[in-house]
Amino acid sequence: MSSNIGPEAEAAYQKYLDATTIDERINRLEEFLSLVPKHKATEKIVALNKSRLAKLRREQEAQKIRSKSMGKQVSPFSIKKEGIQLILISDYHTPGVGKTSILNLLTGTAKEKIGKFTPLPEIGIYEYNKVRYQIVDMPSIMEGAANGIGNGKEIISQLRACDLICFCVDLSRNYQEQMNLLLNELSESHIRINLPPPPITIEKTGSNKIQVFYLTSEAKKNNNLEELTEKITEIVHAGGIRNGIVKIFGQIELDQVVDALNPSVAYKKAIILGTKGDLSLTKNTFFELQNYYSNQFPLVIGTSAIKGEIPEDFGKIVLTFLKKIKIYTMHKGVIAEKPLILDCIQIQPTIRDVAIKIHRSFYESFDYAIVIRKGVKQKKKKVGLNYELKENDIIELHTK
Ligand SMILES: Nc1nc2c(ncn2[C@@H]2O[C@H](COP(=O)(O)OP(=O)(O)O)[C@@H](O)[C@H]2O)c(=O)[nH]1
Ligand SMILES: [Mg+2]
Repeated sequence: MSSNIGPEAEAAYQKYLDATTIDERINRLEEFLSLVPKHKATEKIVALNKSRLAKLRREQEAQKIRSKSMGKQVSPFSIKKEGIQLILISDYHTPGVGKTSILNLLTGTAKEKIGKFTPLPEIGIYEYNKVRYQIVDMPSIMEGAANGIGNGKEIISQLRACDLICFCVDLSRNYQEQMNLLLNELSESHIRINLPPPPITIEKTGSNKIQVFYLTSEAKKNNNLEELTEKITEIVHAGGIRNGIVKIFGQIELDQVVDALNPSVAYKKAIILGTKGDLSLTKNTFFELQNYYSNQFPLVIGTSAIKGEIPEDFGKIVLTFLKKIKIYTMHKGVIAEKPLILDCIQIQPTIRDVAIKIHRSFYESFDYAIVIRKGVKQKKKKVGLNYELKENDIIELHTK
């Protein structure tokens, strides 16, 4: 591949070559084509790959027809993630809580569906500071959803993969009733809200016993480690594991051991969106709601779709809440238009994370990076893999 197409396009091409399924190859090739600069020197590469893409699409079509005839269909509730995925949920009520109105307010889509019963998810893209957020407006959750009422299982299973669950609560109704229903159904479906994943890993091994290791001083802070080990071993055994290594990284509760053995348990971040904030008395309700759930929900946002009210920097608020930062890559002095999103959950992300995120080959043949940090004075620095990054850093990777 010619080297004047830029590192991101090159990396995308590499990912295309590495892709194993038709769908993935199509996505990668589309990504590549969107990244490659269009001019005379790249004309042939672009045409060649457009043709490859067309061929892949034909193959995909053929595959779809085949799988349909075999009765295998993708669930209409299954949504392919694009960017940062936010899912709007609410209880079932007439008139509706205002999910579709919020979707429309943020993304401009689905206007005609407001005030109507929407049995299937509606999707739109909201962009803030060039970061893309996929907003999914889910059908309402009914009582008994965890047991399958109203497509509850399909709806809730989508929540497991999203980045943020938005509990939509109608501020003109009883907020506790709405929250209780949602919290119950999610809890029954083993979705844990705004809790950190337990500090434990359990691996099956070939050895003939269960071994428990306490790997941090925090983990060892217990009056009777021997007794704790016995209890953990028993729970793990009861969970069907006879041979395994249990690693503990912090203070652990026995319930968390049970959770760690259950693959359907998911730890999700969530916020509350109060709706219809223009109606009378909703200001008071908003403050009560915020206060009542302040332990479990540190972020509660009031909105009014009718008045067009939602924080102007909603995207930034979400990114901060999810502890993610955005940085920009640069190639030959040209800064990429789209930022790259990095997790900043326990430790500050480094150049290594950027290299791996773009493509492993950048990490493997890494030489050095240039970081430009805007501040009081613009600073330009030559750095290595361990250099810690901050929001809006500009990074140029150099390989050997
Ligand atoms: N007063 C007021 N009514 C709203 C607001 N948002 C939605 N509604 C109304 O509430 C009803 C349900 O809205 P919709 O977005 O379809 O709710 P959904 O069923 O949760 O998707 C419609 O009649 C909307 O016009 C709002 O911010 N203020
Ligand atoms: Mg709706």
